[in-house]
Amino acid sequence: MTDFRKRMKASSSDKSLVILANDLDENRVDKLESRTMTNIKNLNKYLCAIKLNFHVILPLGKKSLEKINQAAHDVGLQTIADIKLNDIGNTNKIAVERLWECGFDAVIVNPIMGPENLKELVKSVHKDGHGIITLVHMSHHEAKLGYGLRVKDSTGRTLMLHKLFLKWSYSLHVDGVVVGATVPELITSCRKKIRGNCEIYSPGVGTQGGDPKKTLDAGANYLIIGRTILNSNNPIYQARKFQKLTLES
Ligand code: BMP
Repeated sequence: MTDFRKRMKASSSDKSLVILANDLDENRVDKLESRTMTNIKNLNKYLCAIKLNFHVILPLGKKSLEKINQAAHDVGLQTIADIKLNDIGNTNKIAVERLWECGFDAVIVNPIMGPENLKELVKSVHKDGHGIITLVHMSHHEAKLGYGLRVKDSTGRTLMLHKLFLKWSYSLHVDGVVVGATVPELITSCRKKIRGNCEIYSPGVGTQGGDPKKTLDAGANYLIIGRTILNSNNPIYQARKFQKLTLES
C-alpha cells in the first residue's frame, strides 16, 4: 500500500470517512485563510481530510497554503489539492510539484491526459510519498454526457469513457478514483473491478442529490462533502452527523 493510502487509513480509521470540500467563495486572502483555519479548528474532529479546490488555491498563494496545510496536519488531517488539470504530462508534473511545495499530500487529476502521461505522473507523485486520485465518473447531473461516451481502447474495443478511465487508473496504481455519489451503481461495479487496489472517493452527497448511506453501502471508501456542511446553520452538527454515518457503515 502506498504512503498516502496508509496515511488516509490512519487519519480515517475509527474516526471519520468524511473529507471536507472547503469550497469557500471568498477572494480576500486574509478572510479566505482565516475562514479555512476556523473550519480546520472547528471541524477536524469529524473529518479525515480537507480538500482545497482550484478556486480556493488560486487566491491563497504559497505562504497561506503552507500555513493551512501545516494546521491541517497538526490536527491529523490529510490535505488534497483538487485541480483536475486537462493538460499535457509535463504541465501536470510541474503543477503537482508546486502543490507539494505548499505542503499538500495528494492531488486530484484528470486522466484525459492519457495512460503514458498518467503512468509517469503516478511514478513521480509516489516517489516522495504523495498521493494521486483520478476522475472516473463525476457527480454532476450532466456527467454522463461526457463520461458515458463510447470510446475505443488501444486494442480497438469499444467501451464507455469511465470504464477506460477506471482501467487506466487501477492498472497504473493510482491511490484513489473519484466516482460520484449520484451514480451508486457505478460505485459498486468499480469497487468490484478495483479489488482493494485503491480507494473510491465520492463527492455529490447532499446538495447534488447523492444519499450518503446509499453511497457508502454501494462501496465508497470516502465521502467528499462541501456545501451541505459549509452552508448549514450548524456546520459542526452536520459534520458530526456525516461522521456518525460513516462510522456506522
Ligand atoms: P458539494 O458537496 O458542495 O457539492 O461539493 C463537492 C466537491 O467535490 C466540490 O469541491 C467539487 O468540485 C468536487 N467534485 C464534485 O462535486 N464532483 C466530482 O465529480 C468531482 C469533484 O471533485
